[in-house]
Amino acid sequence: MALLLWSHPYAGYGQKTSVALYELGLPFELKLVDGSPEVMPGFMAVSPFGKMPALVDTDAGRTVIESSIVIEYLDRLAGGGKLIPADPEQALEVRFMDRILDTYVGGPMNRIVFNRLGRAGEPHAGAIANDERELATAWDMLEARLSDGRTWAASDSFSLADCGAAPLMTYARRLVPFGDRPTLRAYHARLMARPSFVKALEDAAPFGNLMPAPLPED
Ligand SMILES: N[C@@H](CCC(=O)N[C@@H](CS)C(=O)NCC(=O)O)C(=O)O
Repeated sequence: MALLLWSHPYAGYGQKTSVALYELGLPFELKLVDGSPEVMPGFMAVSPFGKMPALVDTDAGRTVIESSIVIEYLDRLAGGGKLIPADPEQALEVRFMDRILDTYVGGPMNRIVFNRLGRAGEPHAGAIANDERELATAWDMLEARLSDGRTWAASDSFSLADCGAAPLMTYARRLVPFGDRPTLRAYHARLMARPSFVKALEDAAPFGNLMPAPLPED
C-alpha cells in the first residue's frame, strides 16, 4: 500500500490528517505542497480547489480530498471502527463534533488568517470581528459539551473529531484565547500531549511560525 499525502506540515487540515495517519499506524509519503511551479500543477490535478490535504492511494488508484473524508477512508483501510466508531450513535456524535470543529473553529480561523494576510483584499475589521465572535461561540459550545466528563471530543475514545481539534484549536486559540473555560483548556492540554499530535507538531517545527498571530501567553 502506498499512500501519498499532498500537504504542508504547517497546515491545520494537513495536520488533522497526519494525526490520523499516526494514530492508525499507516505509513505515508509526504508530497510537500510548497507553492512552487514544479509542485503546483501536480497538486492542482489531485485537488482542484487547491486545498490541502489530498490523499492518493496508488494501489487503489484512488484520490481522496476533504480531511474528514480522507480520515474515513484511512480508518477503513486500517480495518475500520478506530477513529469512527462502528456504533452508529457514537459515530453520529463523532461526526457532529468534527463538523462543529471544522465549520466553527477551522472556518473562522482560516478566514481571519486570510484577512490578516490580505489574501481577501484589504483586511476587513467587521468581518474579522464577526469571525472572532463565531470562534468565541464555538469555545462556549465546546466548553458545555465537554463538561459531561468525556476525555476526548466525542467520548472517552480518541476519534476523527480529536484529529481536527488538535491543530484547529491550537491555531485558533491564538486568535481568540480560551479565556475562562477550564474544561476546554484541560481538553486542549490532553491533545497537546497526544503522541500523534506531538509528532505532527515536530513535522511542522522546521517551518517556523507562519501564522500571523502572536503565540499564546498562557
Ligand atoms: N474543507 C477542507 C479544508 C482544507 C483547507 O482549508 N486547507 C487549507 C490549509 S489548512 C488550504 O489548503 N489552504 C490553501 C489555500 O486555501 O490557498 C478540508 O477539510 O480538507
